[in-house]
Amino acid sequence: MPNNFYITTPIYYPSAKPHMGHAYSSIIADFFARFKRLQGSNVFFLTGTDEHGLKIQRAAEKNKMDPKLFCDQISKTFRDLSTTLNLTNNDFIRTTEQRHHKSVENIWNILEKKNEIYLSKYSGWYSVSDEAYYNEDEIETVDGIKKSKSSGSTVEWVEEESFFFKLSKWEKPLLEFYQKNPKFILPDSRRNEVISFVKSGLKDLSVSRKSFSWGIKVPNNKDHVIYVWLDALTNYLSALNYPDIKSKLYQSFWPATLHLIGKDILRFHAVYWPAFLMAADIPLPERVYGHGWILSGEEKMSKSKGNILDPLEIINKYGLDPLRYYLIKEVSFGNDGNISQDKLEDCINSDLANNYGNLCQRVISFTEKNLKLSIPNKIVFNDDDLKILNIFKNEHDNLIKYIDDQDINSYVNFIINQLFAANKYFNDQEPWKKKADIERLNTIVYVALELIRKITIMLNPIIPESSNKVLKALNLNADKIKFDEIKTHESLPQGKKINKLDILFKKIDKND
Ligand code: ME8
Repeated sequence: MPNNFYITTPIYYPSAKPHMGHAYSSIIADFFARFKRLQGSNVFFLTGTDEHGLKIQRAAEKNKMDPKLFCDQISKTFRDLSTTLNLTNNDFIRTTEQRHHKSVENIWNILEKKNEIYLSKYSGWYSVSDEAYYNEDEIETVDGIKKSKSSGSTVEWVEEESFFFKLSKWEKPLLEFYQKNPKFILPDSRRNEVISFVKSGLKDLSVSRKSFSWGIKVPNNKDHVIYVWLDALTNYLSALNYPDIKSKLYQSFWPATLHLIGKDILRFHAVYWPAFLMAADIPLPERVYGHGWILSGEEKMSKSKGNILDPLEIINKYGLDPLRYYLIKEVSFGNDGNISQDKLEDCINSDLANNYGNLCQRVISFTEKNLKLSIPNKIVFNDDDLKILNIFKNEHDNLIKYIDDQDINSYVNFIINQLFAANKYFNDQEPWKKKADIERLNTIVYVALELIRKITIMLNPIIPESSNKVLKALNLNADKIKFDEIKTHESLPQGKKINKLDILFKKIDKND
């Protein structure tokens, strides 16, 4: 059933070039976007860059550049990465764009008109790296330096006139909302974290800064720039033509289906964002999913820690699909995950080369040698055949549920199990010994090709390029495939030709 599905990644700070953590969020979002399209949904997938605030201003100063020119340069590296990662994003938003300024000013004016904002003075701790205010109890002193306990970033003391958003007023409505919408924040551990933070009491939030200028000006007081998080979060609306709420994009895609973010920015998305929206009388998104961190050793991979793995280097060395597969499979989704080149190589060898690649190669070569690359006809399924083919039909609804619950690992495990099962089927059925029984030989090959077709459809959102090669070998049109087609057993046109397939994944010699 076609329905609308709006998925977003965080908009990344162009303070330095993108790293594996950014690639991770974007690849996962792309996986969901591709899957939902495969299912027939009307998908809008948004990513982009978050370009205002002190963090960016300082990064530009450090590089002796005008902030806008600095952002132009680095934002482009994020845009280019989207292409390199084969993302199917429908838009790439930059917060320095006019359409976004208009949208943020509009939200600000609504909040002001509704009396949700007042002028006062802020004195407290601020982390420029996180662009976040911290309470005294969220700070610790390490080697004489005040740091945020949660992120470890250095904080500085700020005292200045500031506009405040009446966040405290939304404490109860937020708790009621979480209660009524138990899947608004996932995974559950993050939901509990947010609920206890809100229960511990919300203070009004400073939503403007006066001591620097790189941002969107407060409409009626040009001495202030709007707090970068109020600015940034609004991007999710700006890309849908907000404030033109009659526009087709807004009508089709708001409220967002899924904001996919890292757990570091949960508070902004699961507390501040719904509070801003409630206050402005705008419907709330359906879900915020806070995934875990990609770790390097025991630490979060991050620009400021300098322990980054460059996605471009990895892609140049191993190819894109292996990286996409590895990140989607290897990290237990929702939790932190350690990644390494060594484990990536193991994953390429075991799952991609030995399991999927081998299945495709041996079945297609067998078809070439014994059936001149024709899809066999005169087939009669026996119980063994139906058993293995039916698993997909029987599990179809569960597989969709996994995706709708963001349970990526169960989805991938199913694929891996079916790859083992399909290889085992081909071994156990020994078609090479059935040359005297052509009907049985034909049927085994047909079943094996059907299994490849089903698994290849399932793999399409994960490794699109390789999956498309296999679909092409089977003479199927990659643009026309649908997820539901994993349920059928006789989709391959009997008697038609298939094509030879080049090696899909090269095995890596680990002794090199
Ligand atoms: O926070 N592991 O931008 P940002 C996994 N501009 N994911 C990681 C990661 C890691 N080691 N490091 C980064 C911002 N990420 C704001 C967002 S949204 C309205 C504004 C991913 O450049 C993860 O999704 O610091 C994280 O939430 C995001 O990048 C932070 O990117």
